[in-house]
Amino acid sequence: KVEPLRVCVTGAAGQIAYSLIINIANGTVFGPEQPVILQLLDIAPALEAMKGVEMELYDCALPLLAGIVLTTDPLEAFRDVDYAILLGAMPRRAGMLRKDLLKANVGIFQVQGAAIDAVAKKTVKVVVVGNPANTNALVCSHYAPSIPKANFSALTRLDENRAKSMVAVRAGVAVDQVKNVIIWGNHSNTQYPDVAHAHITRDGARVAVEEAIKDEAYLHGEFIKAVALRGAAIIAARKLSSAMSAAKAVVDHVRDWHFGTRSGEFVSMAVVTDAHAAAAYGIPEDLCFSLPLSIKEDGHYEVVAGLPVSDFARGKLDATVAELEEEKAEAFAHIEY
Ligand code: NAX
Repeated sequence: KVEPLRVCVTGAAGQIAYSLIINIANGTVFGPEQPVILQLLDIAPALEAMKGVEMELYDCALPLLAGIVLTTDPLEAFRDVDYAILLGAMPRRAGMLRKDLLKANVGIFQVQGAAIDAVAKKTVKVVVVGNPANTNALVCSHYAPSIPKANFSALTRLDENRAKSMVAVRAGVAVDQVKNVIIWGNHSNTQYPDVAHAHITRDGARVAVEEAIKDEAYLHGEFIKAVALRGAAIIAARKLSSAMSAAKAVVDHVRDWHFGTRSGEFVSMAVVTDAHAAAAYGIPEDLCFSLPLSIKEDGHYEVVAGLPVSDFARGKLDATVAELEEEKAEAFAHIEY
């Protein structure tokens, strides 16, 4: 008998959760043999909506769903969890300054980090999606000192998937034939979607993306911009932020973290930089920075080191480092660090 995994999803009454939770409960994320207990957290005003989600989960008649916990208390939500997927965050309201948004989110991720520290499994893996995702993940990790820093991540897989899909369209191949596109840095406009180490497979042959799409002006210009601004384009069209694609990206992120990546392939996650990452790419330690990772079957990952960094890439990396350092300084300005 396989023990159920306990998976917490915060912001469980929200839009991303609505697309995500079904995929956790039906085996898409953890496989068809793995039962799960869903521990759903939202704030009091969203409790009724969350109850509706719970009703629908029952109505899905899911054989792998071994239990549902519905709560507004982080200490209940994170109890004994193996995975914590943090979607809930303070949204940006009209007229709100970035500083105020950061401050409100620091409050949320301080409380949730402390609760994870107190009651989650010490092996818990945490994925922060709520924006500003990188800095929220850093704050969360800071307040959960008993959990290894390597167990905290922020989602940049949506950016990776967007980039891969744009490459696939441009190169005229299926999206699964595009490998090793990297997202560096912050999940924001300063992110660097990088195809310099990526390849496609066409008619059985491996071709560098820069060979397949021989258009440096595009790859260094419009492409990077289109990936970074894709979220804004979706809001403009849908009047709502991306949810289906965000949920799919969380599925990919967590599944790869759980099962590992294939040999020779890497994926991007924002993780807390240590000395190794710092040395590999000249990135300061202790930032939550999106990097290429290869992940082992046991969930331990390694930063893919030794990729050459061009002058163009260096400029991009430095810009996103600068933004993350600024966010970190603002986030921690009013607390002891
Ligand atoms: P919604 O506004 O639909 O849902 C958010 C939910 O979180 C709401 O039900 C709200 O009540 C809840 N919430 C707020 N504060 C909470 C707290 N302290 N504890 C628990 N729950 C809380 O947003 P949705 O579209 O689902 O997006 C969720 C987050 O993902 C947003 O912050 C959004 O900016 C971020 N995104 C991040 C992406 C990424 O790639 N990293 C892409 C998609 C998305 O934009």
